[in-house]
Amino acid sequence: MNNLLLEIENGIALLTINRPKSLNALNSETLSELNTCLRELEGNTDVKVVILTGSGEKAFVAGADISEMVNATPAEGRTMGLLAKEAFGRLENMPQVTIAAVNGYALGGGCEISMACDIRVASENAKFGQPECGLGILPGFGGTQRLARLVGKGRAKELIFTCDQISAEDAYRMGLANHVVPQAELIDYCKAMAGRIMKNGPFAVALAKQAINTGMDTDLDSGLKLEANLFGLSFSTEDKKEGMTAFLEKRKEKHFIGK
Ligand code: DAK
Repeated sequence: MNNLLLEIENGIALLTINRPKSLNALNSETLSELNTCLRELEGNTDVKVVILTGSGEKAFVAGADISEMVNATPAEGRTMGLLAKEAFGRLENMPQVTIAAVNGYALGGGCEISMACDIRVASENAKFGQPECGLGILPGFGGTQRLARLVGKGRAKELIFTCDQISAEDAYRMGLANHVVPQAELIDYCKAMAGRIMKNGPFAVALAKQAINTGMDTDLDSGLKLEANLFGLSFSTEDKKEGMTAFLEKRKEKHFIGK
């Protein structure tokens, strides 16, 4: 992989977009590598949490690569869009939890890829924004859809129409960032959160992720039916037996096996 770094340790995959000279901008090659890498991680049952970050201290991802897009034909633009749709969809729907460690600029496609993750933790210097309208395009990696779902229609419209960059604190206040931490603590903070997630039944966490994602895109009644079905499914697992038995035996140590 030319544009990504991957470290897997203690159930956590730390995936770094590594193009610091262009502030980790997403070009087609990077999107393609992301797809390959996420496909492999999806099938790796040793990995329970994926932390996605950017190389360096300045940027998480400063958007799609403008130098590649400037002369791209509609067909090339479409290919790029499809690559991103697939990679972002993987982050959003893979059974593992995905955390975006937003270590600086998260603009355009950078803000959008962070929103495809389950959780966003921002460093104090992070800046979020959707500057596409200033380039004569509109957000096209899900920004008009995911931003509105995360922060509401009014705030999403303001951010997209003005192209304003907002601070990590403002992103936190509007629910775009879950937490804001000093940059030096960002990855450890995300790893500690991953540790708390990994103490729980991985299959149950994956089902909960599925219930939330699918349920948010449907009406309440259908969402509640889906929840009931997935809840029923969790009763078929060894993990349910183990989790409840540990409670009744007043045992802190639990041995979840993910099925
Ligand atoms: N693409 C390419 N290169 C970039 C880049 C980007 N998005 N952002 C930064 N760089 C490069 C700069 O060109 C510069 O390169 P050199 O000049 O050193 O060779 C280097 O990174 C450092 O950047 P600056 O010199 O500009 O650094 P500053 O600290 O002055 O400014 C900045 C940092 C992040 C405020 C600034 O670089 C900036 O405004 N960057 C652009 C941010 C932006 O507009 N991002 C949105 C891109 S549009 C699609 C769907 C969606 C999309 C595309 C296709 N389809 C469905 C097909 C998404 C579009 C976007 O994301």
